[in-house]
Amino acid sequence: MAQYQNLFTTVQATGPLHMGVPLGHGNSSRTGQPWFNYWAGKLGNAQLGPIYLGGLGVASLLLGMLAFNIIGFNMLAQVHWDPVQFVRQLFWLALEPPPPQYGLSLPPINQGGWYLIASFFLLASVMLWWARTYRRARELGMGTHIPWAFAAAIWLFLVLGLFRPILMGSWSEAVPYGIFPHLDWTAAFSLRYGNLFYNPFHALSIVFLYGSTLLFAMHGATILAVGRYGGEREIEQIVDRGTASERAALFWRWTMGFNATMESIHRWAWWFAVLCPLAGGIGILLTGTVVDNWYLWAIKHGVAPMYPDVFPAVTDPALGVKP
Ligand code: 07D
Repeated sequence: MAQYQNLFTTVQATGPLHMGVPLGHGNSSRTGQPWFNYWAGKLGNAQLGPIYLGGLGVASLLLGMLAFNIIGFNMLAQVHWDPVQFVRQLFWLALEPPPPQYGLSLPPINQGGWYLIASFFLLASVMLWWARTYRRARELGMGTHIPWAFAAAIWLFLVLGLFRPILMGSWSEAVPYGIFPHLDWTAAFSLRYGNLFYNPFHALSIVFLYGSTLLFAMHGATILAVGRYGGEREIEQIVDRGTASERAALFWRWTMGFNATMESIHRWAWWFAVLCPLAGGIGILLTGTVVDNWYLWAIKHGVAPMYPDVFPAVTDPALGVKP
């Protein structure tokens, strides 16, 4: 019995099907008849549904589907409405932002017009989904930590697609919709601005990205490792001696002299996750607006070494200035 848990066996605690707590005035009813699914129980809770849709959820889904369809139909038009070519070329197809000559004005529909319309619907959809997370958290009497963490991701999304293009004076600066095209945009962006690795906020963002995975692994492993003592039932454990909690804490105190608490580990997790897109957004906002070439910036600030004198002086190739 003590050995019932390892990495691959999950505890499927199933009670009677339930609708969740009652909701007060101004809430919609929940949708769908709940049911149990064994495979869902392998990943999380075995009960599926009901789902709370509500006005915000429905509006968000509709607008998101509209954006998705505009993007998809533009791609389909580009392969002359041939479904086979659509599938074959899907990874390479794109809905591109308007070309630079249109600046921040409204371009013709087939030269970025559809891009702006799709972006507007996508933005509205994401914002409505955010409001939905806020409302649902409040209605359940929770804190609003989840919506604010989501807002950190939306910050980066807004910087990439709205704030930076406005500061640069052109919608052409926005990211294309498409699988490889958005990756190509990312690589081109890094090259155009002198290698994003020298952008300290990109570096900081990576610190929190990798840091998050490390913390997640440490926390996940610690809780699984004390699962045999009921470690996942956190609150029952915190105050007593000899519990899973205490063993988990002692493991880290003895291996590295310091341990998080059952509460603080989740603060660490929240901040590491949130600081990844927060720092990233600052880095992107500065690129092309304040700093034109991160490599030259790094040389100027003593981060990267200057080339020895045997080479011609290094200038920003994007400026077209001959040394
Ligand atoms: C993207 C924003 C939130 C998203 C939201 C979702 C929908 C769906 C779909 C309708 C994730 C809204 C959308 C609901 C819509 C439809 C169909 C969050 C996002 C709200 N980098 N790099 C980062 C590394 C390099 C570059 C971050 C590593 C090269 C650029 C992160 C390496 C070059 C940008 C990171 C590496 C380059 C980044 C992202 C290694 C060229 C960014 C953090 C080992 C390839 C972004 C400051 C994140 C950023 C970013 C990691 C290399 C370019 C830390 C590990 C040198 C242009 N890079 N990178 O949370 O913030 O993203 O930069 O080589 O813009 Mg980088």
